[in-house]
Amino acid sequence: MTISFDILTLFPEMFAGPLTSSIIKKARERGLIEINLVNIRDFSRTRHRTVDDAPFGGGGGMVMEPGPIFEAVDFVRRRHGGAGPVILLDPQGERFTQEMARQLAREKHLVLICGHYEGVDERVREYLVTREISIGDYVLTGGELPAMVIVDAVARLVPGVLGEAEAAEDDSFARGLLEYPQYTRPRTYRGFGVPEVLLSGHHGEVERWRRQEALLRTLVRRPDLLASRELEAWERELLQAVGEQINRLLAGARKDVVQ
Ligand code: 9D3
Repeated sequence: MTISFDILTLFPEMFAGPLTSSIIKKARERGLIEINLVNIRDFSRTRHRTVDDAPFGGGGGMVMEPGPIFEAVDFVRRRHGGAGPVILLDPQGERFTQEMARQLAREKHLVLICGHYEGVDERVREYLVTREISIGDYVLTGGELPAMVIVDAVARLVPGVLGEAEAAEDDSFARGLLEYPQYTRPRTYRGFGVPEVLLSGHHGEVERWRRQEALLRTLVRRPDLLASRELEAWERELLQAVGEQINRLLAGARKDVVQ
């Protein structure tokens, strides 16, 4: 099943690189995803093709008019028979997550509206948009980069887009853990070696080591991920052992201070 993205923007030229390279390029060539860039300016009805105007009530800056955005959305939705989310990329939106990417990957048609620094007429949010999404708490110049982030995150979940190996691997992140460390040749580089266990040929031990490293790395770097995830028995035991070890170290340190 193929998924279609319609991206509405005033700057379609910004999308060339990311959407015509690598995995996304191949997915488009193979018809697994469809990406259509729509210039909002093409839906302006004014003599000078304007798309924004001064805010009612005064104040500085400009506001993107509702007309061109509503008409662009009508146009792309008619071609797809109506349904499907209309997403506004906006710093005030709900934070984008892997869970949301999985949800969006089940849709047939996604409309992504890129706002710009000036902001859009409130009626676009209220009567047209079904969902507002932000990609995080930092200020960008527009919704174009966030739209590319969403297309990328959603497209790679469409069956067939990733190679078999990549897909089967089932990211550690999707399982709620960070990745384990990886190494390749040479065995020694500038005097720096590789963990012995990886060279041992003991598949079972390698597997256990990787899971342990992923778990410890997550504990140190992203404890929030561990808190929101069910632990398997062996994971719980490993973390308990680490905790006990730390307690022993701290107890020893206290004794040293008292003496
Ligand atoms: C007048 C500008 N603003 C007051 C602080 C608000 C503002 C609106 C739009 C600031 C930046 C932008 C442009 N950013 C986006 O459109 C955007 C965005 C972002 O900046 N960060 C994270 N996610 C997103 S999604 C869309």
